[in-house]
Amino acid sequence: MADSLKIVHQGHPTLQQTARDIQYLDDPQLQKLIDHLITTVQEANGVGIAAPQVAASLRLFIVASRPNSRYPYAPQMPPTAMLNPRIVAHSQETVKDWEGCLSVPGVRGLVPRYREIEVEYCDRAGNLQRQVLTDFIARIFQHELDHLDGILFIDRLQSHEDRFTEEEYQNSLAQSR
Ligand code: K3U
Ligand code: ZN
Repeated sequence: MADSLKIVHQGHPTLQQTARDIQYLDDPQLQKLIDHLITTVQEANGVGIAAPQVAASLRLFIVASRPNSRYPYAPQMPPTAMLNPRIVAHSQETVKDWEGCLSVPGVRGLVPRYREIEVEYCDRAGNLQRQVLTDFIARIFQHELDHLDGILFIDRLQSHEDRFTEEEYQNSLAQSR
C-alpha cells in the first residue's frame, strides 16, 4: 500500500490557490500521487480528499463515498480519482447539510450545495467521464472542487449560526438518533 501523506491545514498557502490543470495523465509521478491520496483518505476516514490538501496544487481529487452516521444511505463507492473535474450543469435546488474537512479540524458546518450536478472529469486511465451526481456524492464533489479553487467549506457558510464545533455536531447527531 502507498504511504499516507501529511494533510495541511487552514492557513497553508496551497489551500488558498487555484490549482493547475493536469496535462500528462500518464506521468508515473501523477499515478503515484493518486495512490498516496487514496491511502491518505482511507487512513483519515474521510470521504474525499483533494490534491491541494497534501500541498500539491493540481486539479485532482478522490471521492470515496460510504454510508456514515450523518448520511446512512450514502452509496458505497470505491475511491475514485477525478482529474480536471468540472460542473457542466446543476439543479436550481440547493440543500443545506453537514460538512467537515480534514484541513479544518474540529469544525463542522451546514453548507448549501446544489442537490444534483452533471460533471465531467478524466479518470486515472485518461478516459473522459460524464456523470450525473446527486445528494451526498454531489456534495463531496462540490466540496472537493472548491479545494481546487482555494475555497473552504467555512467560506460557504451563510450565517455564523451554521458553524459548529465537533462537540456540538456530535451532540446533534446523538439527539437525532
Ligand atoms: O468528517 C468527515 C466526514 C466523513 C464522512 C461523512 C461526513 C463527514 C471527514 S471530512 C471529509 O471527509 C471531507 C474530506 C476533505 F476535507 F478532505 F475534503 C469531505 C466531505 C465531508 C462531508 C461532506 C462533504 C465533503
Ligand atoms: Zn475539505
